[in-house]
Amino acid sequence: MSIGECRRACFRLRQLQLRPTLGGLPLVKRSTREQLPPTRTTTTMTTNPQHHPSSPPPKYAHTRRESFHPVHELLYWPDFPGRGEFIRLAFEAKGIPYTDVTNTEVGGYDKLLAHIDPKATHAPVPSGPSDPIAFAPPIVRVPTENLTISQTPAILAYLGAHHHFAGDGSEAQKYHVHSLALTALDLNDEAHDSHHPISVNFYYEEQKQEALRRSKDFREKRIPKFFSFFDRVLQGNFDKGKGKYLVGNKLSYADTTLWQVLDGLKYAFPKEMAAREKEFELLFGTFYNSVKEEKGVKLYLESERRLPYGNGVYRHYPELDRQE
Ligand SMILES: N[C@@H](CCC(=O)N[C@@H](CS)C(=O)NCC(=O)O)C(=O)O
Repeated sequence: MSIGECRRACFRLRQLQLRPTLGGLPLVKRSTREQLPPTRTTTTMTTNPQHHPSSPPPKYAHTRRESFHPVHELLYWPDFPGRGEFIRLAFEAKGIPYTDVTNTEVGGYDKLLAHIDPKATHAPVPSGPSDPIAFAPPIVRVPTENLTISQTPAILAYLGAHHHFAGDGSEAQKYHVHSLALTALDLNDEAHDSHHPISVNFYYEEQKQEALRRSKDFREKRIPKFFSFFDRVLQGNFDKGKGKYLVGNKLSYADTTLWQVLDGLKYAFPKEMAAREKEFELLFGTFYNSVKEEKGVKLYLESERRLPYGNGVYRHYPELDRQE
């Protein structure tokens, strides 16, 4: 059995152990998944030639950069990209060492649950002082800095500031990058609400009528409004960004965040997006394709670390897509 086949078999096995989801939140039988071998190794450096899918999860990256950067731990629901993907893309684009805890560590899922336990006031960790609790994942821990951050934009702002991923370092670009990332995340939330317009606590089938109405409005009114905005931002920054970057002349977390939303929408609404791509030439012809080709991003997208879309924010329900 090849590594790829083995991984796919493991993935299917793990999928079988996931109960149905509510609003994209997997409810996992912990006792069974804890017995499973990790299907993916700890990701530390995407460019590390030593990295091999069958090697045990290393605690730290064996690269030169490891001596300069602490290892970051990502805590997110396993097996689908979800909001964790905004963080993974930032890590991968910048070559920041990280561990995707629930996807690679035995006991990783318990670690996530400890941080979002609805009765807890603190999250116990095996060594050192306990962590603050979080309302929901994604969560990033930087153990060597005694730091725990939740909320996607807060995590991105931290990574942006510490890894030169928020423009040229000026206040103006830092806040511009953050505003654009927040706008992309607004679009992400609306994409989620197109299939769960009433509540994350109901199954899609229980709110399908409302979803049909909501997604029609989302496709016809909201998508073009957001796309027009981002296309104009790219035009406004064309002198420096050449259509490849939203802010200045280099990649920022606003770019990777928007890219992930566009990619998710292409999966969820293929017909709608095929039509919209022709309307927003700069956004799709230039920006989408060039972010995909950025070195760290490209390596990541080609790797097995990139999880397939499933029951997360981006779901493909043909009835919610454009019909003609
Ligand atoms: N605004 C938060 C939203 C976090 C969030 O909604 N996380 C989802 C998974 S993507 C979740 O587990 N939510 C649980 C809940 O809302 O009860 C962020 O951007 O991080």
